[in-house]
Amino acid sequence: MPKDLHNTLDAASMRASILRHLTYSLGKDDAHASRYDWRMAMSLALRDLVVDPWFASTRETYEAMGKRVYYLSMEFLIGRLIEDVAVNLGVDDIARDAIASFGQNYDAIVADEPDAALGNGGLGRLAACFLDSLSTLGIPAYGYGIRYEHGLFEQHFEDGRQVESPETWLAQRHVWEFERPEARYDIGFGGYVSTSVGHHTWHPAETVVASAYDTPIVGWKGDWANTLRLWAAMPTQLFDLASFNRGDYITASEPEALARTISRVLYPDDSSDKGKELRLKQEYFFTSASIQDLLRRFLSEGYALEDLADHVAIQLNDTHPAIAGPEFVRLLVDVHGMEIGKAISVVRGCLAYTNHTLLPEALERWTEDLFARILPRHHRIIEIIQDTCLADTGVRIIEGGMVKMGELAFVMAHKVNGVSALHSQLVKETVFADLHAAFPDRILNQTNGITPRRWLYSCNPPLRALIDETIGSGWADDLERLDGLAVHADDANFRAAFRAAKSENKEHLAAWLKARDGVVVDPAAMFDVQIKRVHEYKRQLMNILETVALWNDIRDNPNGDWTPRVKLFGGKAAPGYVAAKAIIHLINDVAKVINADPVTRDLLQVVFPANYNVTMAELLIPAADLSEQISTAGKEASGTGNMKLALNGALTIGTLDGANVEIRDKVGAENFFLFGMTAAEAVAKRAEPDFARNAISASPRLARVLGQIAGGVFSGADRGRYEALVANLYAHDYFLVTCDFDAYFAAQREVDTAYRDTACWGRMAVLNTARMGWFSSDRTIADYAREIWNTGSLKKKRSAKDDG
Ligand code: 26Q
Repeated sequence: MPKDLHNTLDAASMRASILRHLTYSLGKDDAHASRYDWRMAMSLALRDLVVDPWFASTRETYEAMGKRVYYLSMEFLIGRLIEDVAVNLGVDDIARDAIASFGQNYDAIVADEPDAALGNGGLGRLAACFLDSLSTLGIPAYGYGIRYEHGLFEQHFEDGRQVESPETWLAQRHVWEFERPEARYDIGFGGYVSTSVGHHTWHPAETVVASAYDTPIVGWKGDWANTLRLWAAMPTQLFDLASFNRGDYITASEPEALARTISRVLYPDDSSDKGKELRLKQEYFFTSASIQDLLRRFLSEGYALEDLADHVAIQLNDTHPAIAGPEFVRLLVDVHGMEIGKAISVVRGCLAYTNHTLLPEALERWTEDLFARILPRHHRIIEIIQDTCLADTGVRIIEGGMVKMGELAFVMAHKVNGVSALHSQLVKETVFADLHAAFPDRILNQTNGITPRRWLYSCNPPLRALIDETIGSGWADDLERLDGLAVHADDANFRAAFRAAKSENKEHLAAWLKARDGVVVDPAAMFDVQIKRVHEYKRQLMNILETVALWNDIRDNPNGDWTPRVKLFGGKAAPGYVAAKAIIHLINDVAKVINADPVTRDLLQVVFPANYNVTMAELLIPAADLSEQISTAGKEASGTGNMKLALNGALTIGTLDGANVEIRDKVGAENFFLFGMTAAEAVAKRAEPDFARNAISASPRLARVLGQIAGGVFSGADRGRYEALVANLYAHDYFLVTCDFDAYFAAQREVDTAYRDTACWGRMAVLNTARMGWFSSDRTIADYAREIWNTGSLKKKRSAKDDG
C-alpha cells in the first residue's frame, strides 16, 4: 500500500483518525483530553498505517519460502518511536498539521514519549539501527530480545556525583507493541538429566513462561515492515490458590514475583557483571524462547530439519545469546531425535556471531558450577561440542572451571565478525588467535553503520532541508549520494548556508539547556562534544585534564587570541564502576570552578547535562562542531557516535582506533584531527618501566594540572577526593592518558586555529558530511546479507515483478 501514502493521506483523514482513536480507543472527550491522551491518539493513528505493510511483508515472506534473519540481542536501544514511524511513512508534515488542528503542538507531543531505553550504549543502539535498515532494505527479519520492565537507569547528579534511579517507561501505555498471548514457551532452569537407551531428557526444577510482545518496525517509505519480538517472563501459574485461601498472600504470590524477576531490569553494566545467576537466566530465557519460536515457525511451513540453514539465519549480538548453539542442538537431538554430530553442523549453518570487544574483562565466562546447576543438559552438550569440534586445536570451551562463551559462540558459528577493520584484525591476532589458526575462513569484518533516517533526516531538519535543496531528495536510503555535496565545499554561499544550519541547531540546543537545567551557553562558541558511556578506555579523563590545562593557559594570558569553547559531556557510568564514577564527579567539580571564573567565563565553559540517552543524542549531535573520539588505540571496537557526529558535520579529534581509522580514510586525513599512539605503540609503551611517571615529568603542563587536582583546587574542603585518581595515573595509567596528553593538547590547539578560519572549517565540515555516506547501516546490512546470511531483499523482487 503506502508507497505513495503521502499523496493519498491528507491532514483531514489523519485528523479524523486521531479523533476516532481519542474517542473510541481511549474513551476520551476531546474537550478533556490531556497531552498524554493526544499522544496516544496520534500514535494509534500512525500505528494503523503500519499494519497493512506489516501484514503484506509477512505474507510475502511466507510465500517466498526463502530465508528469514533472526537478530538475537539482549539489548535494543530504540529511543522514541513516534517520529521514526511518521518520518518513515512520510507523514510527519501531515501529522503535524492534523494535531495542530486540535490546538496541540506536534513537537511537544513527540517530546512526551519516553525513550525505550532497553540497552546500555553502542551494542544496543546498533541493534536498533540494524532493525531500521533490515526493514528499509526489505529483508525478512525478526529482532528477538527481552521486554525489560525497567530499561537503563536514570542518572542524576547530587553534588556532582552520579546517583541512579529506576527507569519506568512502562508506567505509561506502550502503544507500539501488540501483546501475543498465544506465543508462549516454557523455559526451564536447574533440575537433572535422565538417560535411557541413549536418549536424554532434561527435567528442570523450575519453569517460567516466555510471552511475546511484537512491535512492527517499518522501513523507509513504508514499503516493508519487520517485527521486533520481545519476551516477558510470566509464571506458569498465576498464584498458589491453596496459600491464598489460607490467607498467606505473600507466599501465594511468590512464584509470580520470582518468575517476573527474569525480565524485570536491564543489567546496567556495559562490560561485564561477572557470575550473576540472574543474568545467565535472562540470557537463556530469551534465547530459548527465540529458538523455540523460530523452530516452530520453520516446522509449520513443512520443511525438513536438514534444510534449516536454507531458511534460518541467526545473528548473535555478542556472546550474550551464545547459549543459542547448545539450546538449538538440544532441541534437535532431545526433542526431534537428530544425531548430535548432524545437529551441530546443521546449527552451525544457521548461526553467526558478532564480537564487540577485546577488553578481557568483557569476555563472558561462567563458573562451571553455576552453569551446570542452571543448565545441566547444556553443560553436557558443550562438552560434546568441545570434543567434536576442537579435538586437535588445543582450544577448549570449558577450561579452568570456567565456561567460555566467546569460544562457544565461535565454534558454533559459520561466520564470526568484528565491527571495524582494525577491530576485526585484532580479533584475529588476539582473542581468537588460536581459533583463527584452526578455522582461517571464519572471521571477517563488518564495519558498523548508523541509520541515516534517525541520525540525519529526522534529528537535523535544517541540514536535511539544505541537502534536499542542493542535491535533491533520495539520499536518505542511498546515503552515498551525499557525495554530491562535495563540489559545493568551495562555494562560499553554500558554506554559509551549511554554517547557518549548524547555528540553528546550536541555538536549539542552547534553548533546551536553558529550559531544562538553567544553563546558559553561547552558540557562537565552538561546541566540543564527548558523548558516550563513561569508561576509562574512552578517556573522558584526558578531555577534562586538557580542559584544566587550557583554563590555566587562558588565566596566564587572558588577553591572548583564544577560541571560545563549550565543552559538552554526556554519559552514564555503570553503578558499580568506581573509577568511572570518580571521573564524572571530577568533570562536574571542574565545571563548577571553571564556570564560576570571571576571567575565563566567555572563553571556556564545561557543561554536563544529566541522563544522556538517545533523545539527548538527537539534540547534541546536530549541534556539535567538534567530535571527541579519543579512546586508547586498540580499545574501542568501532564506535558509532563517531559516525553520527561526522555525518552531521562535526570534525573529529581522534586516535587511530575502531572505525575512526575508516572515517579518516573516507573523509580525508586533512579533514580529521589525528593524534596519539597507534594500537601497536600502546602495547609497546606499557612494557616500558615507569612510562606514566616519565610522561608526567616530561610535561610541565600536565604535571601542573595533576598537582591542582590532587591538591584540592576542584574539591574544596574535601582535599583528598582525587588523590587516588591522580596516584593511579602515576602508578598504572593502563589507558595511557599521560602518554597521549601532550599530543592531544597540541591537536586541540590546531582545532582552535582551524575553527577561527571560518572558510577552512566550513570546507572541512562540508566534506565530512559529503563523504560519510558509506557509514549508513544500509551498507552494513547489505554486506551481512551477502557475506554472512546468504539472503536478500524481497522488496527488490517485488519491484522486479511489478516492472515485468
Ligand atoms: C555482559 C555480561 C554481563 C553484564 C553485561 C554485559 C555486557 C552488556 C553490554 C557487555 C557488553 C555490553 C555492551 C557493549 C557495547 O556496547 N560495545 C560497543 O559496541 C559498539 C557496537 O559494535 C561498538 O561501536 C563499541 O566500540 C563497543 O564498545
